[in-house]
Amino acid sequence: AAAPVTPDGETLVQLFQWNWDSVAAECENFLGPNGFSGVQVSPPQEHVVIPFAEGGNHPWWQDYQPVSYRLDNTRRGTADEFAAMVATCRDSGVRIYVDAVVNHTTGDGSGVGSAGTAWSKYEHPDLFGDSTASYDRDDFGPCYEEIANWNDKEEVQNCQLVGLADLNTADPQVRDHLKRYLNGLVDLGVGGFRVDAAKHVPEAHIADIFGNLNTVPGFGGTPRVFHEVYGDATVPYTAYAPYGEVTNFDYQRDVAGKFKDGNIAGLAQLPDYGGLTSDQATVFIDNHDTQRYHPTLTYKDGDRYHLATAFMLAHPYGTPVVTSGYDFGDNVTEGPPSVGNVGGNPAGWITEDTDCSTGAWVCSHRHPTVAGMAGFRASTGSAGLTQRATDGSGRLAFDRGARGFAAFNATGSAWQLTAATSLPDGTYDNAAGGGTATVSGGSVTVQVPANGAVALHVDGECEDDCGGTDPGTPG
Ligand code: QV4
Repeated sequence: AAAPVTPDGETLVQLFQWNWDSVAAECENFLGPNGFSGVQVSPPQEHVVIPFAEGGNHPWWQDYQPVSYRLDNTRRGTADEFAAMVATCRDSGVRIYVDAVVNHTTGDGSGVGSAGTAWSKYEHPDLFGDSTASYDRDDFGPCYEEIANWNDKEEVQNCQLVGLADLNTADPQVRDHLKRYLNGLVDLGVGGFRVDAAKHVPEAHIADIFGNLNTVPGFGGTPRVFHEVYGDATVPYTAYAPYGEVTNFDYQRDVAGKFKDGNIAGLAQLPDYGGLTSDQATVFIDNHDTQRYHPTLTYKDGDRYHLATAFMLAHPYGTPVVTSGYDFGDNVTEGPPSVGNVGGNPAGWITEDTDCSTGAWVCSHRHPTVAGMAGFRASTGSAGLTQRATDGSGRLAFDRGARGFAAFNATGSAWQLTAATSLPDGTYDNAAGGGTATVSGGSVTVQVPANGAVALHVDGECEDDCGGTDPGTPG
């Protein structure tokens, strides 16, 4: 039985490039019932359509170049399908987090966007499809050059990220257009935002845009927000912490790197990675950028990657985001699997429905090592971490108060472990794989598989269905 999800027990999943109908089905069939509380979806606004890149279909990154704020026609579906997805997910207890592109619009050139709106780099004639708002050259800048010196905060925030036309968010009217777009999403029931390229928007403008949004119907309160910031000496993560959570790439590099190296025994500590407290941080093992541009540990690494993801969900630092995308092979620009250009749709190729069984889609959140761990996080909530055991540098086990026990084995051989635990006596399902384990007299004996995990929690006590597997031998 899944516990109700509290803020401390949240797990998000980035369903990168999934179409709206597929996200809706996943909320209903898998995410809600398994204790996942949110989905980060790809940008839903009208986007440029870039011709086929070398060897692939329309690149995924065309979605990060907004042409207008119409939702009518992305390659992921129609506005009606988007609204239906938000409602279906809400009914399953799952918030939709929209990837909000507010720093910029398009790159060089001109063309026609996915919903049929003509654009050029500094001209977006109809932002909402009703002739009430537009951007022209004056709405951009004040800098019209590409960011060159990343050690100059003025430049990072006012010039162009990879040549993308930089909106002049100092202008209140530009901020009003952005708020209108975001409030339109909130009014549909969107529960939060991942703010794309937030570090490239001055903090005061972020504060105004995201601090003045409508109340979310269904969930109540204003939307939850997390800002995409690669913190460094020029723009630290903490600069954005007053305005929402902040993506913690220091955590990402440290935890992913240590799992890759099999050097995890020290990870029970709760450092304020990058200066962010647990409440301020959004954490992940990879995301759609790092898996392509700076791959430390990704789906391509198999068991170790799933082990690291399970650890992230067991360890009480930050709000975790599980990454679930598609197999792009060696082509970092490759777009998502698609059904081709249906009916001459201006969006270009239309994304196929996700099928987790074919291998084209990676579906990491459904991997046996990961699938039950959102339930573990929901059940363990705010319970603290107590270290219970290590064995060499590659093995670590800990309690989450009296609510959970988890053991991680980043070595190539099974770990025979007997450890103290505060988990009440009983027999529990292993949330990080198969099998069961029994706690008796304050102690648990388990065999933790090579590059695998055992995770037991109070809501996973098995009652009538303990048979079939010998206690103490998950597998
Ligand atoms: C090209 C040239 C430029 C030239 C420009 C204009 O390279 O030198 O100025 O043309 O002539 C694409 C291309 C890029 C191209 C640009 C403009 O890759 O070569 O510039 O478009 O046409 C995604 C992709 C980018 C892509 C962008 C827009 O990753 O490759 O750019 O979408 O389509 C920093 C930031 C951080 C950012 C990260 C990648 O601080 O905010 O880099 N991460 C987010 C998203 C990311 C997204 C963006 C920001 C932009 O997670 O996916 O970029 O919205 O760390």
